[in-house]
Amino acid sequence: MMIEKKPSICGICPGGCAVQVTLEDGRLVKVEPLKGTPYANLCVRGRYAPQIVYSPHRLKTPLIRTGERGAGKFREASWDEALDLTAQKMNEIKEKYGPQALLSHSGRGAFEQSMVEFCNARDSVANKLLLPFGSPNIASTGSLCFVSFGILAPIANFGLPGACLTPDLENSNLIVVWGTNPVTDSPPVFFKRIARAQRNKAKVIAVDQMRCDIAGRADQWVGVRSGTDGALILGLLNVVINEKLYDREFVEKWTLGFAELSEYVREFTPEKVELITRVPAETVAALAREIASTEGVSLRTYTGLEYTNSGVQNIRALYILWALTGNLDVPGGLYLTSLPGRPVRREGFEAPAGVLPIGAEKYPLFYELTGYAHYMEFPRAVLEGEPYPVKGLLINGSSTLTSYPQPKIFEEAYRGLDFMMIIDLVMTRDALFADVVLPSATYYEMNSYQRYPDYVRLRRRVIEPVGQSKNCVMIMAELANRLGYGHLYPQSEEELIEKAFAGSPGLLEALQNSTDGVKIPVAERRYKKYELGLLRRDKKPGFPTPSGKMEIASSLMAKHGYDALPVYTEPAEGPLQDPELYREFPLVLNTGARIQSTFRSQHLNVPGLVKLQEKPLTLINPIDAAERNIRDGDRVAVSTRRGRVFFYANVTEKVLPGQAEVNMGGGNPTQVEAWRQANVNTLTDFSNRDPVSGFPVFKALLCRIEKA
Ligand SMILES: Nc1nc2c(c(=O)[nH]1)N[C@H]1C(S)=C(S)[C@@H](COP(=O)(O)OP(=O)(O)OC[C@H]3O[C@@H](n4cnc5c(=O)[nH]c(N)nc54)[C@H](O)[C@@H]3O)O[C@H]1N2
Ligand SMILES: Nc1nc2c(c(=O)[nH]1)N[C@H]1C(S)=C(S)[C@@H](COP(=O)(O)OP(=O)(O)OC[C@H]3O[C@@H](n4cnc5c(=O)[nH]c(N)nc54)[C@H](O)[C@@H]3O)O[C@H]1N2
Ligand code: SF4
Ligand SMILES: [Mo]
Repeated sequence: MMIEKKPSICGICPGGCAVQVTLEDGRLVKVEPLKGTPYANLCVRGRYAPQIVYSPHRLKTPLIRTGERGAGKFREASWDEALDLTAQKMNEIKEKYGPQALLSHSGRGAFEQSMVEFCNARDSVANKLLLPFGSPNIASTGSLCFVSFGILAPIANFGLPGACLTPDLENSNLIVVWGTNPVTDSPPVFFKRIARAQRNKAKVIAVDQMRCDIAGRADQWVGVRSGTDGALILGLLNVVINEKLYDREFVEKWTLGFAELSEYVREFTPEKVELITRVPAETVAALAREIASTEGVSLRTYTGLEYTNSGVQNIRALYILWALTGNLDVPGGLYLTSLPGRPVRREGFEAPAGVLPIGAEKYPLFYELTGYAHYMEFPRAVLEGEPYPVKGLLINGSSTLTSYPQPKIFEEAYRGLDFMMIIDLVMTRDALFADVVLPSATYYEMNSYQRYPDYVRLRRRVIEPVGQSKNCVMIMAELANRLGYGHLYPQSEEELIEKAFAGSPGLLEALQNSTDGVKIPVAERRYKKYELGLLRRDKKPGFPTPSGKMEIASSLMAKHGYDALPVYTEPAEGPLQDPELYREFPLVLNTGARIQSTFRSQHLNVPGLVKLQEKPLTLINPIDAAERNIRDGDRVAVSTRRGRVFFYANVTEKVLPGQAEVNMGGGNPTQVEAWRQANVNTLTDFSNRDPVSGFPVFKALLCRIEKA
């Protein structure tokens, strides 16, 4: 038997952790962290890579549907036949309804670096294949992830995307982790950095609806009712402004709308905030004073704030709090970089003129800042022809029927399509509705590269593609060839790598000669860049916003008819807003906090990982469990106004009394039985959304839990 060990990059998720792989006769058998390099992380999923890569559920050949949509009857086909059929159907739809009747959606399986650079539009994940075809309808999981926190809120405030706001953890005295659990980050670099800072005496405070992993390790956990962070933040601002703890010079010189904000936060006294958020008034006041008086306070936040009725506004308020307390772009604070360095190729991929993507009118700020179609509006386009009919759908690396709310609505739309194509590793529920299903290779099976903040590595193929599976960038290239614009894509992995580093030939040579990567220079650290003229293209001091100030009162928000101030909206389906419903559904429902063993719907059939948590759980406080006669491990029915799904109780003080946290990811046909039956999005609400981002309110609903 031939045994080889080589340095590599983990090929399971886009985290890009540096690993050492062991191969036996060319077969991947073991994956370990590659010691001595930065990013030598390994999560539990990475360790089970061999089981993921060689899973019996992997798609091995292209498939063409032979039965009813949804029935799962397919025949094997060659790549040529499947791709020819796809191009033919796309052209038929274009002829009959116009190119805008085709829409694409990509998700968490489409984040590999070369995919992002060569196939996506802007610095997010919507696939640009349809732009030269003539359709503006490119959508992605940006319709329910990241855009709120990473684009809308920070651009409205600072004119900068979220990628330009990074916590300066190494120099912080206080680290606030708000609505994110860096322990499950991919790669878990934030977690390692936070843990190191904590060992070096930084205090860590976690603000979270439950005592998640990072809250358990923090010096203080502030438990908040789901979806009410906006009120908590305005309460902190109330104390900071009342007690004059803010940075007066910054306010005078660099902000717009401070007076209106001061007026607005007056009603958010700590006592009132306690009633809304369930955070004690003393904690509200103490937290405000601590953030304002500590030198160097950094902030890490993410999805925990996105899924409520005023998600964008709450995130805006949080960033405003950081700026007003003197923690913006100072040592140990929230550090600003001028622009992120992820090159995205746009030449040849201009959006077609004269037709707006679906959702552009309903979510105008989302459209202005992303240019994307909004996938929450997809069912309406198919089923009602509003704003115009959509007849064809291409999905790459996404399991929409487990990730979007009320999947029945999306299923109905899928049944109404003329054509649907899917690229995935496995047979998802979405794929059951597709006409053509194409097998993707994993990142272990391709040549590419990986960029880190101060570091680049080549991704070298470790094993041959499983079955006939292919690198997704090459699938896009082959499809583009058939649509008449193949010249816009690299035609081989060699060409792809050459093109990626065309601007820096010396770097490519260094990469080719190195097994574990090449360091790249990082810009020198400069603080308070708004004073130095380092943030705006015209090099003037200030922020790249319309006013040049940090806009507390946002002109972008106002332009599209939203409140200019970061106003708080009570969860529409919540105990205060709907007391009658609350009597019937007396627990606040939160869904989808990450668990280590899965990545959204993925890996719920990988034996080693499933063993870590065999069943989908509902976390419930012992007080609520006792009232319902529920014991740890019991099968329970979780109901909302929309439906009922069975989970297993995890009775734990990690969740606050009156709240429940329910696992997300179940509902795909290849998953083990317990997970397959438990699609949490049957319980969430298609219509209840943040009006700015259009994101569904996944984390502030009401439910009832009973012993099954
Ligand atoms: N209730 C509730 N719903 C949620 C959330 C929540 O917290 N609560 N979270 C939301 C969030 S943040 C997100 S991002 C979405 C998740 O949105 P999705 O993108 O739908 O997430 P996944 O379930 O990870 O689906 C990714 C798919 O890509 C496939 N895949 C993996 N690697 C590759 C590859 O290399 N190529 C191709 N072609 N396919 C590949 C996987 O097999 C999988 O089917 O869900 C959202 N839904
Ligand atoms: N292992 C693993 N890693 C993943 C993923 C995965 O599925 N599995 N998914 C990937 C994806 S798609 C994304 S977008 C990122 C997301 O990365 P994160 O945003 O870090 O996601 P979570 O780990 O769920 O952390 C969100 C935290 O917010 C808390 N929270 C929920 N609602 C509220 C609220 O109303 N207020 C407050 N204050 N807190 C709240 C939750 O309890 C949870 O602890 O993770 C990525 N990494
Ligand atoms: S975080 Fe992603 S890249 Fe890193 S080891 Fe885990 S699966 Fe692999
Ligand atoms: Mo996400």
